[in-house]
Amino acid sequence: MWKNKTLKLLFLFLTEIIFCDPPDPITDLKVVEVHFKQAKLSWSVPGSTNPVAVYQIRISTFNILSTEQEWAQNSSETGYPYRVIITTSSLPEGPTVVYTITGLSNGVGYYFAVKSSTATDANPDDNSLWSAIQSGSVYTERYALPQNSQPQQFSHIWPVHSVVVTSQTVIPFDWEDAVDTDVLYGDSLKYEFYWSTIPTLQTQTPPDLTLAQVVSNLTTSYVEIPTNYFLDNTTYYWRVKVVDSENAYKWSSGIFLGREPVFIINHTPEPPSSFTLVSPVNKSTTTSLVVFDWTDPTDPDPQDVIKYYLYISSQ
Ligand SMILES: [Ca+2]
Ligand SMILES: [Ca+2]
Ligand SMILES: [Ca+2]
Ligand SMILES: [Ca+2]
Repeated sequence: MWKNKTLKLLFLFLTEIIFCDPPDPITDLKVVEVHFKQAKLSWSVPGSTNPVAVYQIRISTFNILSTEQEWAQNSSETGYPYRVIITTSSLPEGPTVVYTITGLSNGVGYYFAVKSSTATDANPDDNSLWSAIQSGSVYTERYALPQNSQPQQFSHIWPVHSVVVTSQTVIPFDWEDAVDTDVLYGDSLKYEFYWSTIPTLQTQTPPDLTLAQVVSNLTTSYVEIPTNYFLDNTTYYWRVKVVDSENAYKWSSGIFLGREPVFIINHTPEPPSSFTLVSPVNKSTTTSLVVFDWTDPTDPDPQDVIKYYLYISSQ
């Protein structure tokens, strides 16, 4: 009886030891990709008596995490969960674990450390349940500096190159989609559309916007403006500014050959001015060549072409 009880206690004790036996330290944590507000980490599944059930990542913005003390006193910054708990059931199986930390700030450096435990509900601060930290002062592989990149330049599609716009309802302005490599990782772009009769809007970067009109917060690379916003027989210039979610921006190319953002409005067709006949004069007599001549009229419509019809009659 006494023997049985002792054996049972010993068994329970051993079970407890095996159960609590934390996995080996993870020694190959590294940052494999850094993007807009995020970093992808990878490490190998450590050896352990029982299967690893949970990982704990800690993050610091000011200190390398390579000792147990540093692990315990990680970043004191608030506003971001500097402890991330991941259960292995939420990860794909394999010898390597890959996990992306999102919600980071661009322009801030982050140090990472990871531990594992065999107990899913392990208290994050109970060191006896967690593997030891990866020691050593070489931390460059466990460091990430997410950054925002500027949108790239783009050009105009229509109306460009001094085309005459005759629409009487709306003018459809179209330009290329701006490229920003961060968009894949959560960045977003908005456009500001400007127009003016001042040529420097086209030729200068950044342009002088003093007399320009603007439509902001466009999420498409296209906008329609009613024709009655524009004066007839007038040359206009337009430019577009693309702004990302971190306020980095780029102006559209104002001097891209063949796509200069210049157009001329002719929403109201007008006749040529009156003109007078010069030759032959009334009741004149000629014996040789008859020369017909008249004054040159003007036409207010930009780039309009004047044709003449000459009528002759004996009646
Ligand atoms: Ca960006
Ligand atoms: Ca477009
Ligand atoms: Ca006109
Ligand atoms: Ca005309």
